Amino acid sequence: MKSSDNIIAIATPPGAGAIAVIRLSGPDVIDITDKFFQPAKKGKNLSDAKGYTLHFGYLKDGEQIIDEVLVSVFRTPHSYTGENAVEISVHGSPYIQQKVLELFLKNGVRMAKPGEFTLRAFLHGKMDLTQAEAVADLIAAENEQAHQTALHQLRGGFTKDLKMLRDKLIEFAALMELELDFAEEDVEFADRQAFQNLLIQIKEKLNRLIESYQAGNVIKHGVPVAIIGEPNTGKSTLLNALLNEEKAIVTDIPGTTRDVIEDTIHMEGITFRFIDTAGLRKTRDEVEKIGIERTYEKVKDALIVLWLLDAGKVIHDPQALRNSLDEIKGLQKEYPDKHWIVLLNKVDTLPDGSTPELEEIQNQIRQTLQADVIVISAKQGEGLEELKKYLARQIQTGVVRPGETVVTNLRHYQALKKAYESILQVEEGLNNGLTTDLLTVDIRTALHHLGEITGEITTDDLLDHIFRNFCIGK
Ligand SMILES: Nc1nc2c(ncn2[C@@H]2O[C@H](COP(=O)(O)OP(=O)(O)OP(=O)(O)O)[C@@H](O)[C@H]2O)c(=O)[nH]1
Ligand SMILES: [Mg+2]
Repeated sequence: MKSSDNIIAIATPPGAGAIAVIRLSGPDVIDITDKFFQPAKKGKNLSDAKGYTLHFGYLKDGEQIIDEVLVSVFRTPHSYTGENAVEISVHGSPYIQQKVLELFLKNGVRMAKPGEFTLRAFLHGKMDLTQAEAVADLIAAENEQAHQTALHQLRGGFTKDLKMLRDKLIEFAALMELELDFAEEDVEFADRQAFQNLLIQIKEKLNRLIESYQAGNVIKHGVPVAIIGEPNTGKSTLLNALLNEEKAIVTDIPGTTRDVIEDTIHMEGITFRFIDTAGLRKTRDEVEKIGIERTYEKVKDALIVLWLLDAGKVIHDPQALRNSLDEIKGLQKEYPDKHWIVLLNKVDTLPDGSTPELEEIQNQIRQTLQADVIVISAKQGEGLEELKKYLARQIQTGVVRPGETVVTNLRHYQALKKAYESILQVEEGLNNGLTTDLLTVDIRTALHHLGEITGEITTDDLLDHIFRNFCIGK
């Protein structure tokens, strides 16, 4: 990827639209565009145009007019990429877009690779690596929280602190290396106590970022909510009602759902991923057995578990209720970090006047499980609004903290973990009285991993990997 090439891409989504934007970047793109541009006002050449100016006219291939266009001119270094750049707004027919592309491709411009505009921005120091990655996240953001997180990162929220800590670590490394030059004189330039404090500070920072990864992932892909319960309790009915779509098959035959079905909905700025599962029971059916195994897998992945009970059934059968509660209790022990909510479904089937019994059951569940209970009718839609609000509140008040720095990117997560381990190594060396020369080697390793996060240390492979996942035109 030579950054002196002139590149082009359609920056708007494929297909027809009112307007399409074609983007060019590279040293010669203003002059090249000028060759095919006929300004509406004679004499206003693009080649003489200042940066940040807008030009109306015709784009022509020889004598043939391709379209009436608007051209924005950007001059290095004041552009997204830091290079000379042009954005041409054309009428959004795919035919015109194609024609314009062809015209430039014949004339010294090549197609941009995915993310190449942003790569150039990074190479020209317009942004650091996590900011470049935030651009990709911003484009992909599907909900308010993902959008906020990406925006925060784009404005440099993520790496500022890390950079500062890394700089301090560099100072210490330099002082220690200086000590090595004076090895015979046995001097200590680097204050070991202050150094230890810095290590603790870095560790805390890294740890917070590492822990935020789970939350970050949730923001990106939706809060996983597993719907669990015995067969026929109405899990699939609930999924359909929440999604407002007949996604899962509903019948009165127990064991209808055998595979995991999931989909996302957005509510109150949060994406939830609801997961309908096979009903839990002892079965000889091989397919159903596999489905049930998957159900347990899904409990593992979920942040919230909705446990459905058939209200009509448990109200008449205390033993069935106790069995269910025992089973839930067992799972709660196994997965203590999940948030459990019991849903008493099918209240519409209860005869009038069952309220006292229902309340008693609710109390019994609350006491046994320390879980919240919500009464619903998945079929009639009763209690569903309350359930949605309740779910949103759980997130807003606890699991995910918007605004704070959240790591959403697997690469950052891995680099942070490596950095954390290398800091531990330094700390251990310090405590065990490791010689200064060996200590500095460990510090260098830690600096390397920290630098990988902010992009101060990069390899071509890494850049290639990151920018490959972008869309073309960004
Ligand atoms: N009256 C009433 N019937 C319901 C309600 N929710 C579900 N049902 C009925 O209960 C039966 C089972 O519903 P499903 O949604 O298939 O139950 P499930 O839990 O997914 O069952 P499996 O997939 O077999 O584990 C169907 O006949 C539904 O119409 C409800 O709130 N009220
Ligand atoms: Mg089902």
